[in-house]
This record gives sequence, structure tokens and C-alpha cells, in this order.
Amino acid sequence: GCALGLALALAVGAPSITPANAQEVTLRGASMFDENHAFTKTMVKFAELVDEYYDGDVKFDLRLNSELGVESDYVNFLQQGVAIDYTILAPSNMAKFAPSIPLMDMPFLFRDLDHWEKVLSSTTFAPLEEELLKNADIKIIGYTGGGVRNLLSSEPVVNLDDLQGHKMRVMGAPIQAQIFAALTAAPSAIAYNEVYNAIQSGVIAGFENEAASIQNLKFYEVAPNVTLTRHTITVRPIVFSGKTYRNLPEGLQAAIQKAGMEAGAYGRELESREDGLKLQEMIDAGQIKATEFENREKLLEMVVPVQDAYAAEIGASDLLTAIRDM
Ligand code: MAV
Repeated sequence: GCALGLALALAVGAPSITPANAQEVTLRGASMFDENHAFTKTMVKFAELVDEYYDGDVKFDLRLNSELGVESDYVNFLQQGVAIDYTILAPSNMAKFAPSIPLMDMPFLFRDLDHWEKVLSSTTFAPLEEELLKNADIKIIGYTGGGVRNLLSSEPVVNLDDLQGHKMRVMGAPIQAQIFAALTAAPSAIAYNEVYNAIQSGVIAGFENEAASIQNLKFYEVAPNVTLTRHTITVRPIVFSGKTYRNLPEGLQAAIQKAGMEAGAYGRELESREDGLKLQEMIDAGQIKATEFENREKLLEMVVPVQDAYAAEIGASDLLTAIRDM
């Protein structure tokens, strides 16, 4: 549109006039974090890549620091097709629209980072993506994540005795509560932006999270005891509003798909590399005290029947077996 804009401006002698057919698209994104968090960096990367791959005009308006709320709000916005066009979401925050989606971030799903990367760089999750698109009109365009989730608590929780009846917050998917209940804890689903206060006021004794987010939101101030259960390696889909997507020019749609895949790979490398470093930074700064869980192997045994039952319930037993066998 540049050349045309200039021609029109010259013709009417008013440099501020833009051609009537100028198709300027602005895409709004949302992050719960500041510019230092891997999710924010991944969304910035996504915008840069779209810009590079699309030869039309597109602007990005990325709102940080929970200005537009938390993920459970974003998922509602996306489903309704209002307020935001793209973001990064924990699958467990999309449970109410697609019950099978939280299989992606079910605790103890991946053996290690290699297993996780193998699954994420394949098309294993395609059936779950289809369900999300059909039920909620939310498109997955890439996968980031790579943080390792551990327990965090106001008082130390280092063995199964401590864990028994431990009041902890979990994300809103039933499978999250089921897993921690199977570990004999007392889980409750609380909104992410209420966790800090809930721990501070003693409503709960702790929760579980990964280093990048613990550091960014300073959760160590209220929950400085980190127990290295390493129960989840995070899977975080980069998601796009189906309603917005369908109204975009084809060239931009293609750029978004390509950029989503690549930004996902960038984000996975970034967050998985930074995870251990950030944990160490918090230890060195005296912000957290990290302890191994006494019998981690036992936890694994305790959750397998719950994983199996959930997979059966959502008709994904074969999918779960395929993931375990990868
Ligand atoms: C972390 O901030 C992220 O994994 C984010 O995606 C989750 O929604 C959040 O934790 C949470 O526990 O809700």
C-alpha cells in the first residue's frame, strides 16, 4: 500500500490521507508476564516472524503483565472471539471447552525433555487440536513450554507424609485435581491471580509451578520452599482465534501458521534452557530453598491408574499408549 498511499497523498496534497482500501490489520495478544518471561519473548518472536513472512501490513498489540487478565480469561475471550487474537495457554485452562485437551499437560506424562520434544515436534496431538477447534473455535498454531513444574509451599513438603492432606492450588482441569488427590494431597482449583494472596493468607499452603513464572511473579515471597517433584514438563500451545483467522487474507494466514510453528520451537528451546538457570538464580539469591522429594518413583506409581482412567474416559487410551511408547 505504500506506493499507492504516496500517490494519493500527492494527488490531494495531504500527506496524512491513506487509501480507502488500505487493509491494516492489528492483532492483539496477551501475556500474564513482563517482557522477560519466555511466553512474552515467544509472542514477540511470533510477531517478528509474521512480519517477515507476510508482505502486507500487519501490526501487533501485545498487552503484558495481566493487563487483560489471566489465562482462564483469555480462553473465554478467544472462544467468544473478543478482546484478543492470540496468546499462549496451559491446556488445563481450556478444559471446560475441550475435556481431552488437558491430556497434553497431565502430570507425569513425559519421561524427560527428549521424550517431550519428540512428542511436540510430531503430530501426536492433532486429534486434540481438532476437538479444541471444533468446540471452542481456538486454533493451535504451535507449541511452546519446556518449564519443569515443582511444588512450592510456605512450609517444606519433602515426603509423602508431608504431602498428605497438603492444601494446594491446582489448575482448573479435573485431571489436575485427580492427580494430586491420588498423591494424597488436598487440591483445589483457584484462579492463578488469586494464588499469591491465598498462600499469604493461609487459605492454601502451596501450589505447583515452573521457574520462569515463579521468578516473574515473585511467588517465592510467599512460597519459598521448592520441592523438586519435577512432575510436569510444560506444554503450552500458541493459540489463535478461529474467528479472526478466517477473516484474514490467505497470505497472512500462511505467515501465521509458519511463524507459530517456528516461534514454538524458539520458545521450547528458550524456556527449557532457562529453566534450570532460573531455579539456580533464585537459590543463589536466597529466594527459594530447593529440596528433592524423598520418594519420587513412588509418586509415578501412584498416578498411573489415574492417567489411565482419564484417558479411557475421554476416549484417548490409544493416544496415551502411543505417547508413552514414543
Ligand atoms: C504458569 O504461569 C504457566 O504455566 C501458565 O501457563 C499457567 O496457566 C500457570 O502457571 C498456572 O499454574 O495456572
